[in-house]
Amino acid sequence: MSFQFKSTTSALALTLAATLSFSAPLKADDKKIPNFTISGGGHHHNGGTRADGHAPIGVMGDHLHKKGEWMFSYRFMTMGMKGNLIGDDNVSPEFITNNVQANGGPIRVVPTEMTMDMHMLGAMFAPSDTITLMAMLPIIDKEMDHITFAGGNPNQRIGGFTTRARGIGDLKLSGLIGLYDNGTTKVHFNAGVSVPTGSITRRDEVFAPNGMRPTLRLPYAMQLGTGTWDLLPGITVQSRTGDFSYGAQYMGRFHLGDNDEGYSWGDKHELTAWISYQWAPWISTSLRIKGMTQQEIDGRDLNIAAPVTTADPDHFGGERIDLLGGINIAVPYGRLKDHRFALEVGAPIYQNLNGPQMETDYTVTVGWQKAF
Ligand SMILES: [Cu+2]
Repeated sequence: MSFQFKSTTSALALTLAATLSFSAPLKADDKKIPNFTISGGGHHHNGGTRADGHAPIGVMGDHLHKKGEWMFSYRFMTMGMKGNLIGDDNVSPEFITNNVQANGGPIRVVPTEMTMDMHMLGAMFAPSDTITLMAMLPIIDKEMDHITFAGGNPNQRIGGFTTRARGIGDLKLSGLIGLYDNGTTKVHFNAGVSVPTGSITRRDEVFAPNGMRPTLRLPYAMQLGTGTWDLLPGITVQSRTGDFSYGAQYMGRFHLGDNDEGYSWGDKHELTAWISYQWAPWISTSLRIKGMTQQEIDGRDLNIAAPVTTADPDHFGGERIDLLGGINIAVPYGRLKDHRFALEVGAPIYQNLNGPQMETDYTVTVGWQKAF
């Protein structure tokens, strides 16, 4: 298996195309001619310096590296949620307090908005051409806004409050194992494990239906980790034709046993497919579709017992389909040569949730990557 271009002709063609594209913006007296070493040198990615050599930035574990190569990455991901769904129907806070229960009791607190910011630090290292090791650590910041209703009256709003949880999430360790590569089409297996480094016992002050402000353990959605060791198996397929490249990835998340607080998150399946077009070797744009399905939470944390929708393990999971648009840039020359920058923005086109549950509004991922 080799990640070099087998065909000298195609390497030459690509080099020529790259040189032509990048010569234009250079001044006549600029002696720095972009130096594209498509194969060899060991400093280049699988896929050369093509921007579309990497999948859209929201896809993890999409590429292997050549033997001895390192890569470091940083992603900032933000996700906004607003309003509540039961199935695919929008429901108001009053509908929820009048018609829905949490853990068999009344609901008097309804979340209305949530943002989750995540700083994702990543490192990759390839001990061989067919195995790339990857570690990713998220630093998470979650905020949730709520409306509180009077204990005795499901129609009387008495105020609102915001809870927040910040800290590291679950460390993800993966091995990417190359299964097939003919220079154009590549297939690899993703073998990952999620280590329960994120807290599941975060607390914050709430505004209760009796007007008090106790500090309670936050509901499941506000915790930073799953509390369980999770298996993350997946498979990634990629190919290209001319200026188009495309790929697909399946990723699963299987929770092993219950965590220390007596529950486990529902198993999750994600399937995504994308197509990228390279306008020039240094820039590509992408369109991606992503579908996911997740079970509800199994078991229950008895310390999470407030009269809020998010305290009920049955109000988790469901199905969602997102449409995402992205841009990848591989800087062709200058001080930032071979640094990669990317952006991907998405929004759901379909949600069917085990509700009432907050509805996803948008997702944004920006990232930086550099191989050595
Ligand atoms: Cu990498």
